Amino acid sequence: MKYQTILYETRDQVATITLNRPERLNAISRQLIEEFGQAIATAEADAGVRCVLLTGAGRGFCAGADLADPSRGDTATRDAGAALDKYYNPTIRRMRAMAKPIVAAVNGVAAGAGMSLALASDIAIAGKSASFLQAFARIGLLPDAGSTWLLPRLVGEQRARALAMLAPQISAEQALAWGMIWQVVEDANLMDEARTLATKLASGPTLSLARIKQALMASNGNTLSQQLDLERDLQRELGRSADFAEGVAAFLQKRPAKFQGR
Ligand code: LHQ
Repeated sequence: MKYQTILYETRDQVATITLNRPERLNAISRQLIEEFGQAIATAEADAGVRCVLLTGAGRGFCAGADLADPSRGDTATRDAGAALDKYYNPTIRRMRAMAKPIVAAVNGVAAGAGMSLALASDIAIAGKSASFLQAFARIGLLPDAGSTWLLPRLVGEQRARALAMLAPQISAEQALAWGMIWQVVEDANLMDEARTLATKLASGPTLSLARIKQALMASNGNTLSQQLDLERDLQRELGRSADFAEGVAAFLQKRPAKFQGR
C-alpha cells in the first residue's frame, strides 16, 4: 500500500510505522490518522509481522491533531467528536486489542493525541530529549484518544489530573520516574535500542504476549476472582501451544528457545 503521511516497512517480522509529517512535528491530519489506522490493520492481519514499532520522522514524535488541517472535518459542524468516532477511537481500540506487541520509540515531543498514541502502545521508550504534553486543556479540550483512561492507570489519579489540567510539558526523565514509559535512552541510540526490543518481541512467544495484553486489559474491569478465571482459561490455551512445548524443552536442554508464535 502506498502511504503519503506515514512510512511502513517490514523487516525481521517487525512492522515499523513512522509518522511522516516532520515539518509539523507529525501532527495528525485526517489523512494521517486514516493511513495510520490502515497501517495498524495491515500489521495486525500480516502473519509475517509479530511486533509493531511506532516512531516519528524528524525532531518530533507527534504533536497531536493537526490544528491547521482544513480537512479536519469538525470545523463546519463544530463536531470534534466525529473524528474521534470515525478514526481515532477504532484505531486505539485496535492497538489495545491487537494480538501483537506495539513498541513506541518516542523520538521527540508527544503532545495531545500524539501522547495518547505513545500511551496506547505496549512498551514506550523515549530519547532523552523527548517530552510529553497533554496539550488539550491549553486549547479548551479534554484529553482524548484514550488518555483519560490510560494516563491515570500509568501514573495515578493525582498526576493524571495535574497533567491534564495544567498541561505542563514534561521531560522523558520525568515520564520515566512516573511510570509513564519503560525506558529513557540517549537520543542517538533510541532507534537501535527500540529495534532491538521490537526484534526480541517479534521472535518471542507471540501468542503468550497476546494473552498477556488481553489479560492485563481485562484486569481493568475484572474482580480478582474473574481475573483468576480468565488466567486459567488463557493459560489452558497457552499450555497447549507449540511455543510452550518449545519453551520448556529449551529450558530443560539448556538452549535458547526458538519460538514460532504459535
Ligand atoms: C502544528 C501542531 C499541531 C498543526 C506543531 N497542528 N501544526 C483534537 C481535535 C479534534 C478531534 C480529535 O482530537 C483532537 C486531539 C488533540 O490532539 S488536541 C491537541 C492538539 N495539539 C496541540 O495542541 C499541540 C500544539 N503544538 C504545540 O503546542 C507545540 O508545537 C509543541 C509543544 C508540540 C512543540 O513546540 P515546539 O517544539 O516549540 O515546536 P513549534 O511549536 O515551533 O512547532 C513546529 C511547527 O509545527 C510549527 O509550524 P511553523 O510553520 O511555525 O514552523 C507548528 O505550528 C507546527 N505544529 N503542532 N498540533
